[in-house]
Amino acid sequence: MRIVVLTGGIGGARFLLGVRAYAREVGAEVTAVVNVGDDLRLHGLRICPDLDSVLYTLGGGADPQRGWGRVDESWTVKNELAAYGAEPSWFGLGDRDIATHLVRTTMLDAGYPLHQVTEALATRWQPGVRLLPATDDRLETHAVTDLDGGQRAIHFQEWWVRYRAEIPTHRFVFVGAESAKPAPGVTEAIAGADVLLVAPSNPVVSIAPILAVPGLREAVTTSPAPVVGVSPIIGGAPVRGMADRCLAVVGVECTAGGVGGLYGSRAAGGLLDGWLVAEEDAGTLVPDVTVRAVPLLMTDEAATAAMVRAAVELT
Ligand code: GDP
Ligand code: FO1
Ligand code: CA
Repeated sequence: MRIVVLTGGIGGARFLLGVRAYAREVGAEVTAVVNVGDDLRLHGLRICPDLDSVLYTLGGGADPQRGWGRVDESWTVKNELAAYGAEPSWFGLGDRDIATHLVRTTMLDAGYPLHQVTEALATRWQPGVRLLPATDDRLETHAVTDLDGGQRAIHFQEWWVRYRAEIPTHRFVFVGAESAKPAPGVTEAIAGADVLLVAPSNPVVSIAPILAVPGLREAVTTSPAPVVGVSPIIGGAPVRGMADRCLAVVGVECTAGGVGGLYGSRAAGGLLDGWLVAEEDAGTLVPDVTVRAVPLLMTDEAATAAMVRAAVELT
């Protein structure tokens, strides 16, 4: 069996731990198509937060509390940059993490595309699943906000890390999306999948930028395989992160039904055949989508693998 997962960073990475465990049980192959909309260049370095969250989590090197960055991290470079007054000071790069960005940026500057760079980084981390960036091309999520008395588009990281998503926001734009192409292997993996899973990732700033790559949404909606999503919203709130504020920006209710409706049924031109919601949200209805309620807290690998089994068996 071939499983393809559309995924963001922290929530998606934890889900992939369960996908990998389930895949080992049943002898399946896993490909993860990862969001690059959070990516940015800072201090000359290319940073890919969602790819790194997935690499570090699956490779056993992630910080379990923060969810992003490396465990046993130190911050000497960050403190030295601050001593120079180097901006931006609101985004912190850890020393161990910086090594990843140095290797990545050197390879990118030498002309290697992001999917090859990711494959090279994965030889160290051995994530046990194939990791593909949604695109090799520049695609950045920006938030259109009210700042300094006018509308200003700022990078997603500035919106989230600097302003904690607490400024008036009109919409998100995926800069570069219209001319981006799916990374090599992405549409092929989707077309060859036996099941497509949408991780319990942020629908607005993790899954939507993946689907904004021309051809990628079509690859999913026309795939012969069932498409099953897992709700990141439990009992009307995200488990962590900023999905509530992102959903408010796009005018969608922060509920399992709201997100299911945002994705929509494949029968009606949307994404989903199945939608897994938490037991708290039993009774959620999404027109033309098979909805099932199961425990959805990713407390450990076994609980997460059980979620994955339920998702695979839903359709
Ligand atoms: P990010 O890119 O680092 O923001 O991570 P993702 O977009 O992949 O995932 C973020 C989402 O994961 C948030 O909206 C959370 O609600 C969701 N999430 C985190 N932990 C859990 C969990 O245990 N169960 C479920 N169902 N969702 C979770
Ligand atoms: N999140 C923060 O809240 N503050 C930071 O300084 C910060 C730095 C950072 C560096 C590398 C990286 O891969 C992630 C980092 N994050 C930081 C997390 C990141 O902002 C977001 O949680 C994700 O982009 C959302 O997926
Ligand atoms: Ca993300």
